[in-house]
Amino acid sequence: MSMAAGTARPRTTPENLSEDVVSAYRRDGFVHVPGVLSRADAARFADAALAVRHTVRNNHDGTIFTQLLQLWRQDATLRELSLHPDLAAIATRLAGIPLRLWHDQLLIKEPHNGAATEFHQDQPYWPHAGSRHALSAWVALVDVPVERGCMTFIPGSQHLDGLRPQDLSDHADMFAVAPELAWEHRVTVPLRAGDCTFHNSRLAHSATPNFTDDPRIAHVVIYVDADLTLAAGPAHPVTDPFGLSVGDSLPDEHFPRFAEMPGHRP
Ligand SMILES: O=C(O)CCC(=O)C(=O)O
Repeated sequence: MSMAAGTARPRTTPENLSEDVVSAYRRDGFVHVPGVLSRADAARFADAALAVRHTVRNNHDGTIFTQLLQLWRQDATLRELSLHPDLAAIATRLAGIPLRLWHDQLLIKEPHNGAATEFHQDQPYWPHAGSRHALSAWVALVDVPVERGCMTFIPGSQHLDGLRPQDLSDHADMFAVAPELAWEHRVTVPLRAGDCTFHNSRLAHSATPNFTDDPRIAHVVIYVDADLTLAAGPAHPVTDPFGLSVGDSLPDEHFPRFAEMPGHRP
């Protein structure tokens, strides 16, 4: 059954998020949450994304995606999205612990980019000590059918811990470190503008290439354990500017705690 563009779609709020959604997230490591934003708000944030894309430094080579980091510090409109109290409240309910922002990122797959984001976990990229739970909200700012670069997940793979970072440009790398995953079911989740998925930072996931004439615009908000401390690790663009040391907590002014934000309704 198809849903025509413009048809009113159900909205999900922290108030109407069902226990079934929370249970599904905890079992599978990801969940599809329809309508966290209205289509009008998604369009407003997409316009802001297209407006900043040439003014913020691209952190990736652009083949797989254009990656713009820390928009909440650089653009008033995208700050509203990254610090959105509803998104943070849903993330807190899914994780079951107090959270703070790790970073946001705008991920744009250019039209006809021809490159998938290959399977990987997120957690191994990050210098986090004793992280109890980290998760990402991947918010579609435009319609993202399979052909425009939507996400695919391997349900249950969030239980894999301690793996080395995987190369998201190499389709075989995730399966080199976790060969058993090659035979697991995969779930591909097309999203309408304003929908999002939440995924656990240890869940194996990928995204399809963009075969369409329009950019795929996704805004990703990454939440971490509010009590996180820093582990030794390679340089990281999110922590490097602040001169932090191993064992330090994340400073609230650069990594806001959501429980302390006005309007938060965990
Ligand atoms: O959007 C993509 O292409 C990949 C996103 C991703 O890997 C993530 O949000 O963790």
